[in-house]
Amino acid sequence: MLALVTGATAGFGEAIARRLVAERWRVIGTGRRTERLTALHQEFGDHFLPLTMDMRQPESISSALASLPAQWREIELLVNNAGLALGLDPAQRASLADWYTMIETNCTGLVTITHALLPGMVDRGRGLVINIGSVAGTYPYPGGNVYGATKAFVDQFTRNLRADLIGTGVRATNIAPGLCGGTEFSNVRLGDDEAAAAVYRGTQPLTARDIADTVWWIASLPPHININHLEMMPVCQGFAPLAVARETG
Ligand code: NDP
Ligand code: 8X3
Repeated sequence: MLALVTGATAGFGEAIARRLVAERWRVIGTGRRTERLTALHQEFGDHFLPLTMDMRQPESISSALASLPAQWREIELLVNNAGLALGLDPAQRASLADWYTMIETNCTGLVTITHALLPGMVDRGRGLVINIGSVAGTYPYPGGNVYGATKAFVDQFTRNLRADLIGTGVRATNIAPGLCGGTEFSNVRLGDDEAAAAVYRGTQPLTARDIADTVWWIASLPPHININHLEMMPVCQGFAPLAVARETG
């Protein structure tokens, strides 16, 4: 069995690659940090193929895929995991450059690699696309603006894939996790390791291993079952009340 996991240099992607290799799958791991992919190759051996690509550069994705050796081309599982949030500023003060980066990575990059790999899956009559969305794609929160919107895109794209792939044998799933610690997500989002650590203080968040176990569960289901949308949160996370602005005086 052969999988391609985007964003395998850290966090969820590395844990997913680790789990799949442990289950004797072959894994193509992608990311920009080649040295981390090389280290995984040294650790995992011949079951892991490092493939450097920048999800923001469509030509980087297409040239990396074109470089795949023949025996690494029939990808059965695509895990669209690479992604990021940048900032928590309200929309009226947020960085437009950060918004573009999130859209280019979480949406444009995701659809580019999916577009490249779907026809082969359909030709072979089987395959599975697991997209990593977020609870931010369902529940609005202050500062979630474009990040949450990109994850809503991922959710609806997954559902529309299901609509198009009916009868092909190819499956599609959106996993939407909530608070998950032990990855670089908050360090990247906040650009401040202290502030990132504070996000998880006093909580027991989900872990990358929890996400990897979920990916593995979905990937090992019988081929007649499709999980459309799977939302998961740590028990310590819940829902906030709707906000009301009140006049003073
Ligand atoms: P990390 O920051 O730990 O990992 C992100 C991965 O994405 C890295 O491997 C990084 O690789 C890759 N990546 C980012 N930008 C690019 C790019 N331009 N080109 C190629 N690869 C890129 O985050 P997580 O593991 O926590 O998050 C993984 C996914 O899960 C993301 O889509 C995130 O939105 C989502 N998510 C995370 C949650 C959390 O609380 N942690 C909760 C819900 C969803 P490199 O830098 O080497 O390019
Ligand atoms: C990450 C989860 O709640 O920080 O997607 O947006 S959250």
